[in-house]
Amino acid sequence: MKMRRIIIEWMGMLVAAGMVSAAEANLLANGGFETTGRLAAKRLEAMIKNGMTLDGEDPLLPMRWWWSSNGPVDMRLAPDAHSGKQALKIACPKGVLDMQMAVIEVVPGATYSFGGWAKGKGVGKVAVLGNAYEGARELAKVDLAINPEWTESRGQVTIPGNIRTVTISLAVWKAEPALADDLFFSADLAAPFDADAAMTAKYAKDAHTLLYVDFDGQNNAYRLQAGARITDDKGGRFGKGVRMEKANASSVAIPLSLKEMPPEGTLEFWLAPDDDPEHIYSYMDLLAGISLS
Ligand SMILES: [Ca+2]
Repeated sequence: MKMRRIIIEWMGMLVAAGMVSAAEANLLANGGFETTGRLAAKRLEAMIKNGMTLDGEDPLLPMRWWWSSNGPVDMRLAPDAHSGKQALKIACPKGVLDMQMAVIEVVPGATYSFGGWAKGKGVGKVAVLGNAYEGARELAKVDLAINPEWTESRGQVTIPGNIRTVTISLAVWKAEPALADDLFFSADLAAPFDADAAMTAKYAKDAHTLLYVDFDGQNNAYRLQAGARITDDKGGRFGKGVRMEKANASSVAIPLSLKEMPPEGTLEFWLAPDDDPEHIYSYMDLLAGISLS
């Protein structure tokens, strides 16, 4: 029987960001393509079958982005960067690559800037898609200026009242090749905000954190069930994690006692499936009950 193994690490995080005028902060995580990961073999195979070529058999690819291709497309990370150490390099004289970053929370009525930097030869656009109940809808777009030197393209969008999340799309075609870097979807925030920090730095508990388990030591904070086990020091995103077996329906129970529930909050954790995703699973639930003791 095929085993599904997953490693999760809990990460609680609450970000409070005031919308008063201050510094422009990029809300797009990994817009600079600096954080990378690897894909499961089955997804790689599907991409190659669909006409994509990549940087070797097990390429490093940008985390958090989702993409689709139409026709022959070569996509890889290249050291010719606008900032940081690498940019996205796209070669597709006869194909189209559409990169998407989904589910960015927005405030209805607020105005955001968006765009990115490009270089090389090709045609492209950056679009903001509103995730409406009836489906995705393009709210704004800007043509990507792709020139021999790094050039910024920038637009603005005001969020309609029925939109709570947006998807940012970067589409490139006729690229021979084109480089893209530092994609952004920005707001003016009162306090500095680093969207990349959630990926690159371990979460630290703060005054808003109700529960935080990193599996690095607090043995009494959770119960391992049905074959779940703690990994070694490198098994989690940062330090240890917990490994669960699909065949056993393993789980981890983390009790939380509160005098009253807060009006809102988030559940966050790192997940690293190390085999091929076959279905949609529920990975984390918040279950409410009444304690009798
Ligand atoms: Ca970069």
